[in-house]
Amino acid sequence: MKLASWRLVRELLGMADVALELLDSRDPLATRSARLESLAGRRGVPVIIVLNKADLIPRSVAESWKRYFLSEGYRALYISARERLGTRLLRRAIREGSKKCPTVAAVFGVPKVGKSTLINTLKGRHSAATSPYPGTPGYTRRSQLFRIGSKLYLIDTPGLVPPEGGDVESVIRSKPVDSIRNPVDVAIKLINKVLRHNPTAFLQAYGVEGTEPEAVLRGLALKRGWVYRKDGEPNLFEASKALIRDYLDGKITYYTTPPQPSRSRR
Ligand SMILES: Nc1nc2c(ncn2[C@@H]2O[C@H](COP(=O)(O)OP(=O)(O)OP(=O)(O)O)[C@@H](O)[C@H]2O)c(=O)[nH]1
Ligand SMILES: [Mg+2]
Repeated sequence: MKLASWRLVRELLGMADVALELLDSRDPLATRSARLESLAGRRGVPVIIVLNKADLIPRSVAESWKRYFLSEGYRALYISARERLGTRLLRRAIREGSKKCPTVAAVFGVPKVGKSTLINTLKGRHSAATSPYPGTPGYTRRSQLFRIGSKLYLIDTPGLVPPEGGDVESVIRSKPVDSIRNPVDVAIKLINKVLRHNPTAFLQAYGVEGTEPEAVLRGLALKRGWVYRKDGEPNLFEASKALIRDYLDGKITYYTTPPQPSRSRR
């Protein structure tokens, strides 16, 4: 699976008047790239923080994340590329954030935050390929320039190397789900992460009770009928892969909230 090289990021920053950093609203910090922000900063390219998939979280939480990034000194806003929410504000933020007209804005972000979906939404038709899971047909392999209108061009980019933090997000976004070597371990980490933020997430998603990751996986496997023929034991391997896909798909409800606003960049 191809990800953006940092060399490509540097090249694109050389062409762009403004950089959009798309984050997943459910966990902005785990999908953020400090390296991108610092490269852009060094090249004097303004970064706009775009909290995408805001349809998956309460509006009040989206507002608090926006305030968090504003307090760090960034232009920031939340949108839903899929539901076409916030796109007018985004156009305005791009206009205000760039000194040039027409503006070239590069759309960056770790895999599956919705970069290509955003381009299609702004363009008004399906021009950039999209895909629900990392590495599946339709994921972005190379950068491409799209004309959105006479005053705006957007560059779609391959997913950035997943975040530096080593969060479980970096595993599930950097390879196709089927090639994750230890999906059960990864799913257990994901379940623990989700449960920290929403203790009833798996009751809501699957009707499965339990706060132990293994119990969640067993419950899911049994509900779906994924059992080994020889002994009737639940197939945790299949359940884990399904759970990782459902997580990427936004079918498991959870969200994080910002830490105390940082004043460090002011
Ligand atoms: N709920 C929700 N899903 C979204 C939104 N935007 C994109 N998606 C979904 O997220 C998945 C990934 O979208 P893409 O546009 O392919 O993401 P990408 O960032 O271009 O991914 P790569 O090219 O692999 O880096 C797709 O299933 C989209 O339908 C959104 O605003 N809300
Ligand atoms: Mg893409």
